[in-house]
Amino acid sequence: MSTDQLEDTMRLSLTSRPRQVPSSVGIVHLGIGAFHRAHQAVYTEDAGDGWGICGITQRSAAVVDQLAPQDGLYSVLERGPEGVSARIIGSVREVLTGDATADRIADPEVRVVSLTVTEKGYRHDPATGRLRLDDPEICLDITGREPRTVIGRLVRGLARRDAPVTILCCDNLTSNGATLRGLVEEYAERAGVKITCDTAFPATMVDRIVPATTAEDLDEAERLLGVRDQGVVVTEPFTQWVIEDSFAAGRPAWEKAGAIFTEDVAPYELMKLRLLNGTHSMLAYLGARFEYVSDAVGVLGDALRLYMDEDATPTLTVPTGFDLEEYKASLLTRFANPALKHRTAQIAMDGSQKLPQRLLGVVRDRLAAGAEPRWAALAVAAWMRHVWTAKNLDDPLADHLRMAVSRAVRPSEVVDALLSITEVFGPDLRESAVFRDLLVEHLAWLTSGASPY
Ligand code: CS2
Repeated sequence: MSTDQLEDTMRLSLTSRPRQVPSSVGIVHLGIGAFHRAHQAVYTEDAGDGWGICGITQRSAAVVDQLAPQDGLYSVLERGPEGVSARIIGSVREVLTGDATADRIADPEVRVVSLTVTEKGYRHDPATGRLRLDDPEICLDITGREPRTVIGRLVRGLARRDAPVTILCCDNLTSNGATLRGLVEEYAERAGVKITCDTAFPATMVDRIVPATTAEDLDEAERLLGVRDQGVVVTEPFTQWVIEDSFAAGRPAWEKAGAIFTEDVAPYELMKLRLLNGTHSMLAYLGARFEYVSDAVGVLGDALRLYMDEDATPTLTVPTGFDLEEYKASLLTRFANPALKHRTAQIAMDGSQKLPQRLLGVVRDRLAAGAEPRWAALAVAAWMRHVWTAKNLDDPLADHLRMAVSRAVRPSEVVDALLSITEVFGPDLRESAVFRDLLVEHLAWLTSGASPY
C-alpha cells in the first residue's frame, strides 16, 4: 500500500471501520513494544513482499488497546537534528495478549517467530546465558501450569507444530540465536516437552535508538499526519539490522529494506554490544545527573571515547571493509541528537542483565591480555554507585543487589559485595585483584564529591 493509502486506512480505522484481521500473517512477534515497531516492523513493511506480523505483547496489554482499534496501524516519528518526519506502518496485522502465543505459533502459516522481549524477558542467568531454573515463574511453567513466561509459551507453541519455523531473537544478547536455542532446549528437556518441527535460530544484530514515546510525540505526529495515533513510536534516522542467513522456512526480502545478510554476525554483534551499548550504559550511570543522553554526552564524550579506544577496540574483530573509526564517531553524533529525548534512566534500568555482554566481556578480554581495563571499570563502578545509592532500583535482581550492599559502609565493601554476585560477574571476576582495585579506586572517587560525575 502507498503511504497515502495507509493514511486513509488509518483514518478509517480510527473512525468507523470494523476490525478485520487479514490472513497474511507469516511472522509472530513476541514483544510488540516500541523497539519492534520502529525496527523490524519497518523493515518488513519496506521489504514490500506482503509478509504480515502478528504482534504479541508479553507484559502490558495497553498496546492492544492502542493498536487493535487502529487495525495495527501506527506511525513512526523520526527525529533527526535536521527535522522531524512521520510515516505510517502497515505490516502489523494483528495485536494480541500473551495468552495467545502458543496458538499463534502453532499456526502452520507462520514461518518466523521473532522476539524483542528485553534481556530480562529470557529469565536466564546473564553471566552464563543458561535458563534460571530457580526463577519462580520458570519453575511454575515447567511444573505444568499454562505457561506465562516467554520461553514457556514459545516452547508450548513449537511443540504443537510440524511445519519448519525460524526463531529470530532480536535482543541485545551475546550470540542471541544460539543463546535462545539453548534456553528453548533446556526448558523443553526440563518440562518433558518434545519439539519435532525443524527449527533455525539465526543470530542478529539490531540497532536503532528508540526512546519512550512522550505526549509531545503524540501531538507532533498528529500535527504531521492530521490524525490522532495512540500507537506512535519515536526514533532516530539511523537504523541497522545484520542477520545470519539461516532460515528454516523462508523470510521476507529484508535486504530490500537495507538489512545485511551474512554468514557470521558475531563481529557486528560484539562491536555493537561493546561500543554502542557499552558506552550507553557508561553514559547512563556516569551521567545519571543528566535527564537526557544528549545533555550527558557533551560532558562525558571524552571518557566514552577513551573507553571505546583503549578498552573496547582491542577486543574487537572488525568485519572486512568496515570503518571502525567512522562507526565510533557516529555513535557520539547519534547520542548527541538533541531532538531525541532519550532518558538516561531508561538505559540505566536492568543493569544486572546488561553489564555482562556490554562491559564485562571487555573487562575479561583486557585482563586476559594483561591490560588494565580502566574505563570499563569506571563504567562498572558507576553502576555500583547506582546500585548503592538509587532510591528506586529498577532491576530484576534489585532485592538481591540491595541486600548485598545493605551493610556496606565503605566503597571497598560495596565492591566486594557486588563482585560476589556470580549471576552478574561469574565466578572469575572477583578473583582479579587488578579489576577489584580499579573498582575500589573509581567508586571511592565517584562517591567522594571530588568527581564531576
Ligand atoms: C539501550 C538500548 O536501553 C538501553 O539499554 O542501550 O536500548 C539501545 O538504545 C539500543 O540497543 C540501540 O540499538
